[in-house]
Amino acid sequence: MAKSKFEYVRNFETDDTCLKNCYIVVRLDGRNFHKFSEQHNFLKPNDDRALGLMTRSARSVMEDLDDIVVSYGQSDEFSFVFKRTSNWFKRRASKLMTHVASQFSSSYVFYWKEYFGDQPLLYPPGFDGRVVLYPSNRNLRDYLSWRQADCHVNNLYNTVFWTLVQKGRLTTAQAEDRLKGTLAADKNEIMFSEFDLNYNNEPLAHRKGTALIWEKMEETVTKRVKLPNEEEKEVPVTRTRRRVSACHSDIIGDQFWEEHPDILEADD
Ligand code: DGT
Ligand code: MG
Ligand code: MG
Ligand code: MG
Ligand code: MG
Repeated sequence: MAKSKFEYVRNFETDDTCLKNCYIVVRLDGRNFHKFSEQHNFLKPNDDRALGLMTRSARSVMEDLDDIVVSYGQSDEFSFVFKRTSNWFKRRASKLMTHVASQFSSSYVFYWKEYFGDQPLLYPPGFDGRVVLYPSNRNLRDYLSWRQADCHVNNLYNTVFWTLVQKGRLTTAQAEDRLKGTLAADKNEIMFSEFDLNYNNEPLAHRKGTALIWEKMEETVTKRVKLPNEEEKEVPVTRTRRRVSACHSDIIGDQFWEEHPDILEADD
C-alpha cells in the first residue's frame, strides 16, 4: 500500500531501546500517597490491607506481563526486574514502563474491595514509573539491597515514632523531637526499655518488605486418553507449572540468592 504523505511524522518518535545485557528495572511509586493514605484511613505505621493490595497488584503485573523474574515492594512502591535477555516490546523503555504502570494501577483499583471491604475508594490513585538499567548482577543486587535498606530505616523510624505517639501519648511534634539525632540502637532501646517491644519481633513483612519470585512446582493430573484400537484409559501426566510466590526474606545477604539461583543470569 502506498504511504500517505503524513507517514513521515512517525520519524519524530525517539528511540528508547534499553541497552542489551542489562537488567531492566521498572520502579513504580504511589502518587501523593501521604494524602491517599490519610484519606483512606491507612493504619500507622503499616496497614496490612494496603500492603496486601500492593502485593496483589504486583502479582498481576508479573502474571500478565512477560519476562519479570523478581519484584520487590515496600510502602507505596514496587520494583519489577525484567530478565537481562528480555526482548519484550523490543526492550522499548516507554512500552515496558507504561505497561507495568497501567497494569498495576488498574489492578490496584480492581482488587481494592478485596482488601479494603467497605472502605470506599474515594478517588482514582496514580503511580509514577521510571526505568533504570543495571549491567551486572552486583549492581542489580545492590539496587534491591538499597530498596530493602530503605524499607528497614523507614520502618524502624515509623515504628518507634508511632509507638511514642500511640502508646507513649506523645504528640507527633514531641515524638519527632525525641527521635532527633537518635541512631538505630537508640530507637531499639527506646522501644525495648520503655514499651517492652522487641523490634526484631515486628512482622517480617513490615521490616523486610515483600519479594515476589517464580516458584516451580510439579503438578500431576490424570488425563483420559484414547488410542486407536484401544479402550479409553486414565493416565497420570506430570507437568511443571510456575506460580508467583511472596516472601519477606532478607535479600541483601547471599542466602536468598543461593536458594534461588534461577533469578539471575550469569554475568558474561
Ligand atoms: P510522591 O511519591 O512524591 O508522589 O509522594 P508520596 O506522598 O507518595 O511520598 P512517598 O512515596 O515518599 O511516601 C509514601 C507515603 O505513603 C508516606 O507518606 C507513607 C504512606 N504510606 C505507605 N504505606 C503506608 C501504610 O501502610 N500506612 C500508612 N499510614 N501510610 C503509608
Ligand atoms: Mg516521593
Ligand atoms: Mg509515593
Ligand atoms: Mg514511596
Ligand atoms: Mg495498539
